[in-house]
This record gives sequence, structure tokens and C-alpha cells, in this order.
Amino acid sequence: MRVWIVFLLCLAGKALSAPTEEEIVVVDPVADEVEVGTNPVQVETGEFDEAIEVVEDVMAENPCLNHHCKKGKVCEVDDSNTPMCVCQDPTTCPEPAGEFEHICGTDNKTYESSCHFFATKCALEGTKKGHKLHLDYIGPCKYIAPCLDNELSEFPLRMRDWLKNVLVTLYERDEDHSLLTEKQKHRVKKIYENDKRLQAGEHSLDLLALDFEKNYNMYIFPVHWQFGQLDQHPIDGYLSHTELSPLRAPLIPMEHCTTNFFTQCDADTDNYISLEEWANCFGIKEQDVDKDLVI
Ligand SMILES: [Ca+2]
Ligand SMILES: [Ca+2]
Repeated sequence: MRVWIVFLLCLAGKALSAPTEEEIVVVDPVADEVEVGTNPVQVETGEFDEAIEVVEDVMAENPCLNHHCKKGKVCEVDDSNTPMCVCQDPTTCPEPAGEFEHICGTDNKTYESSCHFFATKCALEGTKKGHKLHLDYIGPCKYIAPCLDNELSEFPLRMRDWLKNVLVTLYERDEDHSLLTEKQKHRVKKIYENDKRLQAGEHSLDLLALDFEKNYNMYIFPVHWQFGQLDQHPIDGYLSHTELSPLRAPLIPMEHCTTNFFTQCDADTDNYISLEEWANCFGIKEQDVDKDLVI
């Protein structure tokens, strides 16, 4: 359970930091930043001072400097000096610092880093293969044990408890009011101050199930909150595979039922998880699904 809590804290931190790219999950955000406009002009002759001037002039005029490209693409200028994003050559990606930077794709291939992965995906853009290729999980591809039915039914029990505990922890630590909004705090306060709350710790599945039955109301907001953290690109009430990535990618190597769980969540198999589908996956009753709780 401790692993779950530590992980979710990391996750919450990441989710709260409001990523701006469509492809969000990165192992090393610095290594993954697309470098734009970093083609310094090589001046081989002339005075040193002149050389600096030339470089500065060119840099100032480089239209790529303020042209942001999504992951897997880099900025180049065309003949009329107009910036455009083109697929990055994977061989120009920085060497990964270790196996922890590896990425397993949904094609079950290990990519050296997220840079290599997104560059490859970009090259496949417009093809069926490219459309189906997603980042599956963080780390090299490995054997993931099949998820048994009884294990699959345990998954939401632990995850619900985990979500609730993370929110409570964020509430406790939010001294500078940066982790939760006022509206979110207001909701979590009620959970935090409820003495019937099951305290964080190692609990049997039976106890988790019983607590869900007894204290059902305490779980409604955490489930909605997590949906809102993920539904960002775009905010439309649906989670795409990419939006789900920050949650599933680090979880899969630790929890072998992750993929089955989220696949099952998409009840109408349209490849998107709606708020209703999400809530249903976590046992929230239809009448308690409330868009206004996604705050
Ligand atoms: Ca969305
Ligand atoms: Ca769906």
C-alpha cells in the first residue's frame, strides 16, 4: 500500500502541474523538451567579435525561437523563412541515461527514451500503425502477468482508497494553497474532518469493500477529481489514451491489471472513457455522477 501512496503523490504532483502538451508522459522533462532554434551558425573565419555578432543576428532572426513544436517534432524554417514543425530524426535524440528512461510502446517494442518514441510515432503519422501506436508504460517492455478476474475486481477497491488518501494528504500539506483550489479544498475538508474515515494504511480487501459500502459518499469526489486531473487535452468530458497516460504508464509495471481495468472502463469501446464510464468503473452510482464535481 505504501508504494501506491508514494506513487500517487508523485502522480498528483505531476497531474497538478498542468502539462501543456498533448503527449504528456515524460520520464525526464528536460531531456524531452523540444529544442528549437539551436542551430548556431558556425563561423570559421573572421574576427572573434564579428563572429559573435553574426551569431546573435541570426539567432534574433530565427523564427524557430518562439515556435513551439509538440513532442516528436522539431522546428525548421522553409525557403521563405517560415517556421514549421517537422518530425525529429530519432538519431538526434539524446542518449538515454539508463533503462529507466526506456519506454514500452503499445507495439510491444522498447524505445530508448520518450524522445525516440515520439519521433518514431511522428514518422508514422497518418498511417494506421501510427494511429494505433501509443506509449504503453514506462520502462523496457517486460512480461506482464495476465490479470485474473478476481484480481481485476480488486483493482478499483484499492485505487479508490488510494485516491481518497492522496486528496487528504494534499489537503494536509497544502500550506501555501498551491496543491488544491479553494473549491477542491472545500470538498476534501469534509472528508478530512469525517471521523468515520478509514485512515490510510494496509487494509484487507474485505475492509476496503466494507468501507466503500459504509462511507460511499467519501469516495464520490476523489473519483471525480482524478477524472478532472486527466481530462485536460482537451477538457471535454472524455479521456483519450494519451490523457490517461500519466496515470496508466507508471502504474502498469507495478499493477498488472491496469490495462484490463481501463480497457473494461471503456464500456462502449469508442476508445474514450467518458465521465459516466469512469465513475461506473469505480462503483459510483449513475445518479451521483456530477460534472460540477470535476473541479
Ligand atoms: Ca479530454
Ligand atoms: Ca467510451
